[in-house]
Amino acid sequence: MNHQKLAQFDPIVAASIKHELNRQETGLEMIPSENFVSVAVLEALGSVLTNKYSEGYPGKRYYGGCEFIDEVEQLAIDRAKQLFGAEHVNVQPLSGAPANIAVYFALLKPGDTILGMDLSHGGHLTHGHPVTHMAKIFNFIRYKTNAEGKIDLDNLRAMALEHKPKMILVGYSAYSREIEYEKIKAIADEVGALTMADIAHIAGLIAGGQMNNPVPIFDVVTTTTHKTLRGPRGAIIMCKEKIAKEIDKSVFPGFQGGPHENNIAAKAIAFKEALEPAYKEYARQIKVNAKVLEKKFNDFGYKLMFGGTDNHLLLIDVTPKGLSGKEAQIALDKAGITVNKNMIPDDPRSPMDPSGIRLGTPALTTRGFKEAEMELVGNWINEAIENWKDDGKLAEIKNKVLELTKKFPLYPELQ
Ligand code: DSN
Repeated sequence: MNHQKLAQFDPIVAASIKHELNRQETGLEMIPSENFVSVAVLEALGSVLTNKYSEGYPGKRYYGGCEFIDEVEQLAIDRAKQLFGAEHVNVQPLSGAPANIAVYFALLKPGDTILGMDLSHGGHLTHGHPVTHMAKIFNFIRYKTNAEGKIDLDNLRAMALEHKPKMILVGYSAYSREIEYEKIKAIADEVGALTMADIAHIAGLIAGGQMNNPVPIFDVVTTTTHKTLRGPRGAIIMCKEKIAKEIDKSVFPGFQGGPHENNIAAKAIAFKEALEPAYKEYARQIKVNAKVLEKKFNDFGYKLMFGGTDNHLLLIDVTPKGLSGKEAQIALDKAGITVNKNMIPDDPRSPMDPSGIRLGTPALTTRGFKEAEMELVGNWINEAIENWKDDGKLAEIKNKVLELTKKFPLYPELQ
């Protein structure tokens, strides 16, 4: 076996990791789906659990030597149940897309109709966008937000009555408002549809008691674990006991092979963190920080999609300022602020060069940023957008960003 440390054995990879650590330490991470995990989570990810095969579920494995793996996986399940009030949890999905696919195949037949949100209105690729394989297998019908940028429940009901979907799907990657799960469940019941929520973006806000929780209401809820929830890359599926067998069989052996138990241990740790009182405060501050940005961008005269935010993210049309989302993203990168270009509802531009930028507060809030820092960040984003062609100005902002990040060290243990 190679007993050399990484820096000794492979200085090239070691350098890339070091550079990425430095990028994270010295920039402002505002992609709303990103966050910074704790060192305890990092430790579990890099543990010997990665060596073990464990197809099956706790107590029912196809391999020997799973006694400690079983402990870890059961802990992750029990903590997730407690965190969300779930009847049943599968912690094995490798990420959000496989989790959603496993649910579709568990509960539906090829050709069945699913009513889900249009991607440009804040939905998600895995909710049946035509470029995905799932769109070839299931019949996805897409609802949109109304002129005020809200989900129009009357329209949703009318579409449900017309198309008679087998499943109604909510949960979004750019939609920034609260979701009325009871009302959507009532529409689903009227047409005999199953209800599925993909809470990947807002799981941490739900766990922290800051947003409505669909888990007690909906049949099945999926989430990634690495966004607001602040755990490792991966996903979980929560469901009612009555469909637990179908869900478990669909994840394994239906769709996946051996679970990644190092990730599952890291999920268990993230759930323990999320069960602590400090996490509630973290979730509250994420929303407060997003509201600071909402006010700033309104004051600066930007057009906020969906009329603003009830969660951690903002989708902003930057074209009235004379640039595209892509140009804004590039300018902000030069200023040390990472966001992502994003389509706005019915965007006349293309996905690679859309009209909007999407930004969020989970990672900066993990870093310790509060209202005062968010005020500065809002000012800098506006300055960068208004001076997007002026590299000197962008470099000046980057220096200010650097000075601020020094006051909020991220991983002193890794330096
Ligand atoms: N890629 C994630 C996001 O950024 O929203 C969703 O899968």
